[in-house]
Amino acid sequence: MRLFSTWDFLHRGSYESVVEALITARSLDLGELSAGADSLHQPRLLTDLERAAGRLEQAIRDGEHVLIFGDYDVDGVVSTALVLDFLHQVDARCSCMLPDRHTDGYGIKPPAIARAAERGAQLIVTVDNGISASAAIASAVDAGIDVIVVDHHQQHGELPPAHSVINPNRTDCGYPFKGLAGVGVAFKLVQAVSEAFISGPERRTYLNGLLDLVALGTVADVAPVLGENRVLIRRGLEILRRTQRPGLRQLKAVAGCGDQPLDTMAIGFHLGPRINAAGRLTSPHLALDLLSTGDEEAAARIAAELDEINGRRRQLQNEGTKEAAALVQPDELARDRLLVVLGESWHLGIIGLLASNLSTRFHRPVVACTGTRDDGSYTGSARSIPAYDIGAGVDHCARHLTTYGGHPGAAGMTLPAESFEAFRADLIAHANAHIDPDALEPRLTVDLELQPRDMGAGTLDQLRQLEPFGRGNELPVFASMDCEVTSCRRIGRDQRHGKIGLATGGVRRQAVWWNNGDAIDELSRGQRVAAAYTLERDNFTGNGAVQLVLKDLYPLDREMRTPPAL
Ligand SMILES: [Mn+2]
Repeated sequence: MRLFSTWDFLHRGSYESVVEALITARSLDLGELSAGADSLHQPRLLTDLERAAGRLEQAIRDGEHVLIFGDYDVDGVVSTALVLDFLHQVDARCSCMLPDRHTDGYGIKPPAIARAAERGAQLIVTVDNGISASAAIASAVDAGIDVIVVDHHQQHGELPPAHSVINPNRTDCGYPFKGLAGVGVAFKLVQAVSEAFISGPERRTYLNGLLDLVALGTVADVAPVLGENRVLIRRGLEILRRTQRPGLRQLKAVAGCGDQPLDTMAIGFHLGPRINAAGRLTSPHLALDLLSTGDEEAAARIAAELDEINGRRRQLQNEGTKEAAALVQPDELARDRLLVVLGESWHLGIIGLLASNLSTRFHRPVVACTGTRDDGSYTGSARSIPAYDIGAGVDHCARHLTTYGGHPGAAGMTLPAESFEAFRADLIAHANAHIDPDALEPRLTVDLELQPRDMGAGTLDQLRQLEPFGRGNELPVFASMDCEVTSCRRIGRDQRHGKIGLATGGVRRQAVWWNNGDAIDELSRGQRVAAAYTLERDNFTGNGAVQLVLKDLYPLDREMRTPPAL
C-alpha cells in the first residue's frame, strides 16, 4: 500500500501560520512570489530581439509572405497561434506550418523549408523550436529565405545560421530570466514589434488579450512558476477566464471548467491535454484551428472533436500503461536500474506518456518503444529521474540508433528493429553503472505536518497567496501522522480509486486516493494510519467541502502510535 519508503519533511513540529511556515520551509521569497507587472523584463534584453523585430516589421510593411513554423505540443501550438493572431491583427500576409509527430518528428527540417519555398514564404519565424535546426536553416539561406528563430530550448553547439535567434537560453543571452516557455519568448517578440503598428491603450489591451495563450503554453510546458512567469500566468489565468477566443470558450465548456475561476491545474489536467491530444493522435492543425477561429459554431465543433480525441488518448494511455507495467518482471526490477519496454502496437503518440507513467510507478528511468512505423523500425520515448542523464545514456548508445535526441530528463529515438536487444542491453548497462541504488528509493517531500485545526477551508484560502502552483512552487504536501480510518471504499469507473474517511485530533475529513483503489483491500475501520496529502475543495461530489487528496498512506504499528518527537 505504501508508495514512498521515505517521507522527507521540510518542517516538522509547531508553527504559527501555515503560509509562513511554508515560505520558510521552502526558502521562498515572498517578494518574488507576489511580484507584479513591474517585474516583467524588457523584451530588448533578449539578444537579437531588436534585429528580429526590425526584420519582421519590414516584412509586414512590405507585404512579404511570413510563415510561422511551430510544434505539435501545447507550447508549440499556442506560440504559433499567438504570432498568427498578431500578424492577422496588422493585416500581414502569413501562413502556418506545424510538424506531424508521426511523419516529420520534432523541429524544422530541410523538407519543411522546401515546402515553405513552394508556398512562396519570404520570411520564416520558428517558434518553440529552431535553436538546433542548423541544417534546415542553412537550406533556407540557400533558398533565399530569412529565418527568425524564437525558441527557449538549451543551445547545444553552434547557433544556426539564422537572420536572428531570440532565446533566453542561447549561451550569449543576458536576459535575466531563463524560464520562459516558447510562448513567453514569442510574446516578447510580438510585444516589441507591436510598438510599430499599435499605440497607446489599444496596444496594452491587445497585448493583455494574448496572455490567455501565454498562460496555456507556460503551464502546459511545465515551465517554472517563478520569476516573470508568475505574472504572466496569474494575469493569463484571469484573461483565460473571460477569454474572447471562441475556441477557448468552447474548450473550457467541454472540459467542464466553464465559468469557474481557473488555476494551473485546470490547464494541466483539463485544457492542456485536450490541445495536446490533437498532435498525439491526429494533426496539431486541429488545435491551431480551434485557437484561431473567430467562428463560434466552428469552435464548438472542433472543441467537441478534441474532447473525443482526448478520450481516445486517455483510453490508449490506460490500456498501454497496464500492458507495459505487466511486462516488467520482478527480477528485472531487482537487477536493472532502467527499464526498456516494447509494445509492437502502442500508438506512437502516447509512448512518452507510457514512459512517464512507468517511471513514476517504478521510480527509475523508462524507455517505451513501439513498432508501428510503416518501415518496421522502432520508435522510443524516454523519461528519466533527476539522478540520471538519459540524454547522455542515449548518446552512449548512438551506434544502435537511426535518429536520437534528448536532454537529462527526456529523450527520443528511432532504431532498426534488429538493433533493439543490443540497444536495450547497452542502455541498461550504462544506467546500472551510473545510477546510485539509493536514487531509486521512492521519496516523498512533505512540506509540513499539519495541525488538525488547519485542515479546513481557512487554510485553502490562505494558500491562495502562494498561487499559482507548478514547477518550482509545487502544491503543498501535508502530513497527519496519526489518523483513524473511519470508512473506506472503492469508487469510480472500474473501482480504480479509493475513498477513505480519516479522523485526527477531533477533525474528520474525506480523503481520495486516485488510481489506488487496491489500497482499500488492506484497510479497515478503526485502523490507525499516517497520511500524506494535498488539500482541495471537492466541487464534484462534496459541495465544496475540504477533502484530502492522498499522496501516500501507511498503517501505524501499535508502538508507532505517537510519532517520534523531533
Ligand atoms: Mn516549449
